[in-house]
Amino acid sequence: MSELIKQIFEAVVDGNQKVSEAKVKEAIESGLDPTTILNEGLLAAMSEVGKLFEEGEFFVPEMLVSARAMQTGLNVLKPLLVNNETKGSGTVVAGTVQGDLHDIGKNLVCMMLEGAAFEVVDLGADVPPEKFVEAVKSSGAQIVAMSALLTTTMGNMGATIEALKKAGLRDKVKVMVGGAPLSQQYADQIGADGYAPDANKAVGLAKKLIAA
Ligand code: B1M
Repeated sequence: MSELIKQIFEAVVDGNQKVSEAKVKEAIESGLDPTTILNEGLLAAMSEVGKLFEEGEFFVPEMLVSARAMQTGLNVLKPLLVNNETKGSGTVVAGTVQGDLHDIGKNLVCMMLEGAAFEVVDLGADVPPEKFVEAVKSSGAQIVAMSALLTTTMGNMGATIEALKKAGLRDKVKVMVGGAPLSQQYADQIGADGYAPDANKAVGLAKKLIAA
């Protein structure tokens, strides 16, 4: 691992926004591959934070400051990660499901979708089923993209699919899901149209769902 990637990793684990921002800029200027900066620096650091939380070394406040440092670094990286194709791929209503405040993965997915010319209506985190339904109605979206990071909230994806059915919208939209506790099997179980394990694959899946 290069010294700069190591410094980015440490800045995120330490929750140091200023260093995270400065080191990501430095890494870009030094010609490091943006995907390497993302995967080996920012994302690897968040995995380490999760591990430290599990081991009882980190608590919620530490996780929160690390998440902010990660998001700061991600914002610097954004222009290099997205292709900036012109709009026209379709409209996606995206959000993290009700009860769940984890939004970094969802933000990454939205960022990549925008870069692939999708119009994204980002509803944020802790989104109740009714809000997804309203957004589909008002935007005419072709895709609903839901993220969940907690085993206790992933059930709200199924609840949102049920709400779409009740509103008579299920046949009009494709539903895609993702997030660390998810799997293809779970997606099938709740009647989603697709599952993607990461943000890059989410773009491929969205294109496939639109084409279908
Ligand atoms: Co929390 N948290 N957290 N947390 N947190 C996890 C998820 C946890 C695994 C940590 C652990 O125990 N190791 C654990 C969940 C355990 C479980 O459910 N089995 C956990 C817990 C327990 C909690 C609290 C309950 C803690 C507490 O209060 N006691 C609490 C819950 C709050 C709530 O939501 N109601 C909580 C709170 C928080 C913070 C708010 C402090 C903060 C979130 C800040 C924020 O997001 N703005 C936080 C963080 C940062 C984490 C970890 C450390 C990192 C998550 C992250 O951002 N990862 C996490 C541990 C871990 O993941 N190892 C943990 C980076 C992100 C890019 O990955 O979101 O997985 P991810 O996205 C990936 C893929 O999953 C995929 O693409 C991305 C990569 O390209 N993807 C999609 C995601 N969504 C997709 C949608 C798609 C397709 C792909 O299509 C639609």
